[in-house]
Amino acid sequence: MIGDVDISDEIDAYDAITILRASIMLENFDALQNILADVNDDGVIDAIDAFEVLRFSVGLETTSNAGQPIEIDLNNI
Ligand SMILES: [Ca+2]
Ligand SMILES: [Ca+2]
Repeated sequence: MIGDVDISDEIDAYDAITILRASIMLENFDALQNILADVNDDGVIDAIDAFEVLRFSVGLETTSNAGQPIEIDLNNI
């Protein structure tokens, strides 16, 4: 699902931290993770995405796509 960058089937603070690390180049995401991390779908992975994932992980309202299922055509990655 969107926001679950470590593909653990749940969105938690670890996903948010991982996205934050990626936003400052401390993590190298693959093509799938790049899609999963950009929860507000603005084409950039940054602290806003990490914040939205963190909000979702604690059950707060989010305007992002965090938690939404993703359907990916594996031939397109
Ligand atoms: Ca996860
Ligand atoms: Ca974004």
